Amino acid sequence: MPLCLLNVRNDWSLEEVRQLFALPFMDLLFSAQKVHRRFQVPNTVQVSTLLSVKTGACPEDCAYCPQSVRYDTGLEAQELLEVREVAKRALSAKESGATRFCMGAAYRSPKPKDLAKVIAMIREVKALGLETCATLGMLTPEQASELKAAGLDYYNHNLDTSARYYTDIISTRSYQDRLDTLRAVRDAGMNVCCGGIVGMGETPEDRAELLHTLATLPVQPESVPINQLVRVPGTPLATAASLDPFDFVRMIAVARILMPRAHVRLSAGRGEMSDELQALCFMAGANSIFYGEKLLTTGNPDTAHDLRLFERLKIAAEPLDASAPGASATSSEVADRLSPPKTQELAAAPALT
Ligand code: SAM
Ligand code: DTB
Ligand code: SF4
Repeated sequence: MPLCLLNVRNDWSLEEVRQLFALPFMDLLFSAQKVHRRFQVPNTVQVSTLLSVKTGACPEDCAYCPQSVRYDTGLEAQELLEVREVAKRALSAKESGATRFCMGAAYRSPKPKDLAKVIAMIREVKALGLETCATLGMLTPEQASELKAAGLDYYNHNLDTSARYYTDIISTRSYQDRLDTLRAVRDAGMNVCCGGIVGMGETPEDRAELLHTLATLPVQPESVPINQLVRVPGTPLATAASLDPFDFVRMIAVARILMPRAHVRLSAGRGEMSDELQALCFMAGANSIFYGEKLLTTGNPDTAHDLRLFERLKIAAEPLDASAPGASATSSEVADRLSPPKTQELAAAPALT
């Protein structure tokens, strides 16, 4: 199938997406890497750090999630953190080299009192010169506008899987609810961070449908997290069959081809992946990671290991856009420390074609 490398298309047909998934592995990787080099800075990976600002006791029933009140996962619930504590953690993330700080809360949707406190957190994090991201569940258009006004750069809200398989995974809200929130986030002028989870027992067709839905949104998401299911004991998906790692890489590669301008994030699940598998994911077009020893409630590779991996692969941390409001020289310096090579040198690297 000819790939249009110049334009971002959002008129992909489901059949085209299926055909991409059906390509021989090496052909798919080669196409994805070509698109990657055309649209992205090669050898450069965006670095985000996650913090759970409100943990557990969530009323929703997402079958993958250790934070649902319905499953006994042994997780200790934690009320909304103090603003000062969040600012402290954001500063430490910045000093470790992250350029984006993502605050996650186990809400179905935020209550007004909680939103006011999260807004105070966003202002503090923004004042540090970090990009801000939050994931707080469903939002009304008014809430989305308040968050935008407070300086929220990205809102994460995942579709998680296909519309069809979604009802097997979550019963307490609908796919349309998710799409409505994404619309509110987009209309408020924020960047959309939206992706899904692989390894929940979905079929290849479900994966194709999820990516097709994302790629054919009126405006494609700026950030696409691809999570591998973390099988947490006590959740209904604790014993889900393990995924063929090549199928995870295929998911990244197809996401890269369909959404060439997006940052595709190699998200949850890295703790169970070898360095070689992660390198294949970067080859397939992943160019963002969560950095820091914890995701929300589960583990992530330790930072020393990630630094070493970046060094071994000669991957540079993506610097903050110098023209972005609130970006500071200090942040870029910190990002530089994460990995020695300079982005400009890497951008000039010969294309693979
Ligand atoms: N409560 C909010 C919501 O659901 O939108 C925000 C937090 S929720 C934990 C954010 C995302 O984390 C989910 O949409 C899901 O994609 C991901 N997630 C949660 N548990 C996971 C797991 N065990 N493995 C992989 N991803 C997971
Ligand atoms: C996303 O797509 N993955 C992150 C973030 N967005 C919020 C969350 C992963 C959570 C993994 C399970 C846990 O640590 O609780
Ligand atoms: Fe709650 Fe979000 Fe977990 Fe679902 S994914 S149970 S909404 S915290």
